[in-house]
Amino acid sequence: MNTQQFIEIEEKYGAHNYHPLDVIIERAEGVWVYDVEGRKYLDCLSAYSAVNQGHVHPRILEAMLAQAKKVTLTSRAFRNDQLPLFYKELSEFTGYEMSLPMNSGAEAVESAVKLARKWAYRVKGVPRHQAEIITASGNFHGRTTTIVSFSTEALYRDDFGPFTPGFVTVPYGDSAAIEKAITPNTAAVMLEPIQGEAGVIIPPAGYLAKVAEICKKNNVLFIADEIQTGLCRTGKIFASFHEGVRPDMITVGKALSGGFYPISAVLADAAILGLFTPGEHGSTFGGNPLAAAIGRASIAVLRDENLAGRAAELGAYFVEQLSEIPSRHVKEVRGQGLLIGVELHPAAGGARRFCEALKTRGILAKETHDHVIRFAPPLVIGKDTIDWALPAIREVLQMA
Ligand code: IF1
Repeated sequence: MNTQQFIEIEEKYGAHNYHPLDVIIERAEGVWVYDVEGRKYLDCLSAYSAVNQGHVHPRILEAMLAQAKKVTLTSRAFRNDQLPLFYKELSEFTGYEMSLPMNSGAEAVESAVKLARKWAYRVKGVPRHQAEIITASGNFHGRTTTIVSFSTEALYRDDFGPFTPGFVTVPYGDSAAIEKAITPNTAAVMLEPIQGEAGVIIPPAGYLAKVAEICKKNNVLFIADEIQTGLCRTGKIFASFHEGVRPDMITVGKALSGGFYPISAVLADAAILGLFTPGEHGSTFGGNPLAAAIGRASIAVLRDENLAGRAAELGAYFVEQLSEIPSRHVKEVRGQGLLIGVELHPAAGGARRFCEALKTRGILAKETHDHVIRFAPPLVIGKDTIDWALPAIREVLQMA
């Protein structure tokens, strides 16, 4: 079957909640993906940072296949021999005492919201069902009904109310607004260290450190959603660490499996994560032995291949090279590590046509919020591959 035939079937039988580029990928390896027409592309999206380790990383693949032959799912009604080691290795890698395993990123965020509320009632002493969580405008934390309740994007929420109460919105990047929004009932402030979906929005220097300080002073938890920014993408294990911030809770997902499987988690120390008691929270698949084995290998690759260091070094190079491309369309190039956004002027006619043009030159990138092209290749990319891509990117940024 060819590309058009696959597209026709997909459009007929599938829900239309996406507008993908018309490329049908059938296999991938490292930074490269291959379509059904035999064409090869550089992946500059990395499944929104889920394949930081590169596509089909052999070490993770091996762990997955070996575990799949042994036992895949026990439920949490029984214990398994992979989950304890996943907990321990995740703790050693991230520096958090405990974790709570879930599947999708949205579930990790939901779990963090529940935990913050429980902490507010049981530790802080907030009157029951009065807890507030402060979030930022332009946020993206997932798609569940509670999470879209605090989205500020009309498309994500307008048709999906009624909404979950208990959320307060402040402008992103403004720490004074957070301080003003805090009340005696505030349980937590939850932020993305860089807003990915909003267009790779990097907050002003010192913002995260200031927010963490404000939270501490006011006995409010600081939750960092590092589902996209975490696990080495920005050049450190967590983007929060760039400002020396150690959030009270971190949500992770995506690259926790290297793209093999939906695995997410909430990270925190025992004083917070220890608050959950049996029966209050759970998931059929969360913490299953297949996921745990894959997660263990994914963490090992991040660590052993120094992917944080690579992201820092190659990200700086990529941003520098992109910034030097003369183009009347480009308003700004910004990035941290290998999470890079090229913002175009409104007159450029939208980022989509640039992504289409990149595709014809063998580069897959995805526009975000109309005017931003996101470049976020797997962290195993080499300098030679960036150098291969730059002339094509230059050509596209210089088109009429
Ligand atoms: C889609 C965006 C990226 C996330 C943060 C939680 C989640 C995400 C910071 C939820 C998910 C995704 C979901 C994906 C597109 C993608 C995305 F463009 F929408 F914003 F990455 F930039 N927190 N981000 O970025 O995780 O439940 O999806 O596992 O198609 O919706 P999930």
